[in-house]
Amino acid sequence: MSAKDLRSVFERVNPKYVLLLCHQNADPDAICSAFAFSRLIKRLNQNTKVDIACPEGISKLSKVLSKYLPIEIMTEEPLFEDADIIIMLDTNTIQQLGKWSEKVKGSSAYLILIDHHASHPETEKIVSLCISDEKSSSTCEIVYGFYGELGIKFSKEEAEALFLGIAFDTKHFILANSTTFKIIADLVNVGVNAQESLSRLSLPIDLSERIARLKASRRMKLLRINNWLIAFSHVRSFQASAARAIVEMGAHLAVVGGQKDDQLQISIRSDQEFYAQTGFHVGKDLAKPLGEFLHGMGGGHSTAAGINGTGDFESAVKRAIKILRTGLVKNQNSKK
Ligand SMILES: [Mn+2]
Repeated sequence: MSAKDLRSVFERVNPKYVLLLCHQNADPDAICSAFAFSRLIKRLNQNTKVDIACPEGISKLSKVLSKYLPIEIMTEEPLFEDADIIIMLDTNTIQQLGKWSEKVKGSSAYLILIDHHASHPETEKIVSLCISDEKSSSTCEIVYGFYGELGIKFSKEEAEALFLGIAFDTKHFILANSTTFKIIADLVNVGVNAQESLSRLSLPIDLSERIARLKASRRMKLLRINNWLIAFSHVRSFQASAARAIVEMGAHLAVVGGQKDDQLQISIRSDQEFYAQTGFHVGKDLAKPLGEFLHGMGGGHSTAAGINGTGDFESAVKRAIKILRTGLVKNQNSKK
């Protein structure tokens, strides 16, 4: 699947209105890839109306960046029935669209997925065209490729948006590979000021996030499987930030949940050493089965994943421990 397939879909459908959707609490990779992609559509067909919409708002950093670039983002419900093509970016499960997921499922629009997460079989079932590349560092990297394939030059702000999305998803290039660096070099050549752009990705941590991180570490339960330290904790918000903080403190893997009524959100993070030595992929090996257990969905990357489901966190923890014990023994055996 490539830009050629995309172009032929656009030629066939000849859309008047295209709707670009990002996941809940959209991060810079999501909004920046949507922005660059919206510009690409305009180049292909000037008369197409394009909207970028994100259910339940975007992340705090995304808000700052969307003002800077600027990117216009709808957070109120768009007119799904008017859309000829709907494109989900950086969103590998339909659940990540929150209240809008049913509308998307029921829509008669041509549905496309562009993502760099391990694609979810249930999502694959409902989309007509799936462009997913797990080797890409970010959705922005995939969109970068479309420009090249279609022979379209970047404006400075498009290049800057792609740079910001890639820098964010690679944790300031810690996770970048040689392809990523080549892309970054190209974007810098187009006129992106790397130092200045990078500085736009650091936000001061606000008080509520600090409190969530500290509460999560106070409530943490630690488990040792072989020589791996696995931490479990819960906070009402900032689960991802708390899980990251616990891994930074020294846990190999952290599972942090947050319960609102019977809705359960869980973030999982592990460190690179853990993944390199065990091959345990938190997206596929933990978030996915745990998401199913919680009657929801889970997925993500090798060292970062999330789950939306229902149930109580205690039983999720029990199940997670079971999965981890089995998974780590299995991986240990296959390594021998
Ligand atoms: Mn991403």
